[in-house]
Order: sequence, then C-alpha cells, then structure tokens
Amino acid sequence: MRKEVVLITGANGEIGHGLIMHLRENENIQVLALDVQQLDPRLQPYCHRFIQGDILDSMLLGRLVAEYEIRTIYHLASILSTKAEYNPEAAHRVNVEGTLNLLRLAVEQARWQGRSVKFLYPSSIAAYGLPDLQTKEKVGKVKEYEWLNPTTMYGCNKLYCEQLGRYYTLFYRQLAADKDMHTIDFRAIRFPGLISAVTLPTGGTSDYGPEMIHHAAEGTPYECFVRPDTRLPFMVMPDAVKSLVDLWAAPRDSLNQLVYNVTSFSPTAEEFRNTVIKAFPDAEITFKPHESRQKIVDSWPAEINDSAACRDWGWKPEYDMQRAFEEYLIPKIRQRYQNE
Ligand code: AKB
Repeated sequence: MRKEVVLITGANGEIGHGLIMHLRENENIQVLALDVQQLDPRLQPYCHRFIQGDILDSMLLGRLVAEYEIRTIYHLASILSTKAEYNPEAAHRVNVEGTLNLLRLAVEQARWQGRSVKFLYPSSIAAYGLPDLQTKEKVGKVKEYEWLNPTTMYGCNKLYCEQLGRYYTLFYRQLAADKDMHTIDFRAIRFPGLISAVTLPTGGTSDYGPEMIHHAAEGTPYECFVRPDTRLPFMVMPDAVKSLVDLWAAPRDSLNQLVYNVTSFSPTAEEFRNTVIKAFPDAEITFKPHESRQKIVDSWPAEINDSAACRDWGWKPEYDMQRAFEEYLIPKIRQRYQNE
C-alpha cells in the first residue's frame, strides 16, 4: 500500500517553514517534504519524510508516484524576483519547468487514485505590471484580472504557471478518449510581500520590509533599496499559511475562480521604518533607492482587491499592521536575536 501524504516542495523555504509548523498540529496529515536545500532540523520532527532533491529531477518525481499516494501538493519551490533577474533562464527552468513536472506528477497521481489531487500554488503580486508610478497611484485596489503585464521573469513565470494550472485542471487531455479522467484541482493565491519572524528573506524585491526589521533587531545598519514613499501590500507569514490552508479546505463548488488575491496591510517604506524605529529606537535605517529594483516595485500595485477570496472562501487576515508588529514580528524577532 502506498503511504498517503501531502507533498510540500520548497519545504525549507519561508512559506515551507510556516506551513510545516502549522500542519504539525493535524495528526491526519503526513508531510512528504522536498527541497534542493537541506531541511532545517527544527522541521524534521514534523515531516513523515524529507527528500533532498530537485523538482527538475523527473526520475526522482517518478519514484514518488510509485512510493506515495499524494493527495495534496503545496508547490512552494521557486526562485524569487530579484534573484531571478540575475539568471532569468535558470529561473524559468525552476519556476516553469519545475512546476510543469509537478503538474504532471499530480495528474498521474489523480489517474492512479481515480480522484482529483489538490494543487496549491503560491503566485504573486509580481504577476501585475503597472506602466508607471502615476498609474500605480491612481488605479486603487487591483483585481485579479487587471494589469497583468509583469516586468520580471519571476512575474512572467508566476502568471504562466497560473495558466498551466488552469489548463491541467480544465483542459488536460481534452482530445483523449478518456478525457474526463480525474485530474487536478488547482488553486492559486497571489501573495503580497511576505514577512516572517522565523526565516530570513531569500531574494525577493519586496524583501526591504523583512530585511529592515531583521537588521534593526540584530543591531546592524540597513540601507533600504526603495524610496520612503514606496507603497506595497504585505502580510505576515501566519496569515499567508492560513490563506493557503483555508483555500485548500474550501469546497470546490464555492470557488468561482482558480486564482485569488489576498492581502493585509499596505504601508509605505517610511511607515514601515517608523514602526520599526518605535520598537528598536537605536536602529540605523537609511534610504538609498536602487534604481532597477525600485522600477520593479513601482510596477507592482500599492493595494490589491481581495474581495473575491473573502466572498468565495471567507478569507480575512488575522493580523493588521499593528497586531502584526506588536504580537508577531517584534516579540518573535527580538527573541530570535536574543537567543543567537
Ligand atoms: C518577491 O519579492 O519576489 C516576492 C513576491 C512579492 O512574490 N516576495
């Protein structure tokens, strides 16, 4: 008998940490963790098994089909926006070809099991592309079907993978005699900038937020790479994990779309700084905009409309900006650096 598991790719990443820690409370879930990096020892007790491997390794993924009954895939492995710009072709391979490998694994699992396999996919506000700052300032809360002109390889990858998920869910093998075979149940969330108190940012263009807080807590100067007036949507990791698990649990017939925005608060970089300074009065935070990274951030919406997620699956963040700092970020990050 194949073991029934939930597969998490990118398990050692920022969302992976939060998701594994959240799922540990559910004894009905056996986590099969996959990452190209070694798994943080703190996560190992909560995983049925960890495999150090590459989502581009088709042989490895083929063995997983033989060994496990994968009911859900949280496909978190990705190369983020800034890192992707330094090697766009490598980012395409990981972000798109890797995702294609996982979609193929999912449809193969669905056919073996005779039932659909849930595929949870973290997309991003990087899928949006506003033409200039003036437009950014006047468009208001951007909806899922608006301004989809990404300016980064990562954003292009995320938007295309949303479409791949839609194809595998609705049209895969549409010309085959057995076309109505079970397939996948693809569900995607376009995440804003995410801030974790537990892990460090890894190559994102929205990372100025978490970087600012972590530098302040460890007492090192921080040069913010965007202007003080730069505004982006953010949320803290507990809400990001909550949104993934809530979307997973939503009845399929309550979902009117495959891709949803979620958000929590949209501060300017200066508002971020002022909040950090209140908690760490000695923090040295300056602004030195990086022209190219600033241009990327200026193409992303200041605010996004998450009313569809609220309507279809009851999405509501638990942390607004004040609670995020007071109850999650400051106490946990302070504790992290005091223990170091
Ligand atoms: C990034 O900055 O690349 C990510 C994102 C906004 O998806 N944090």
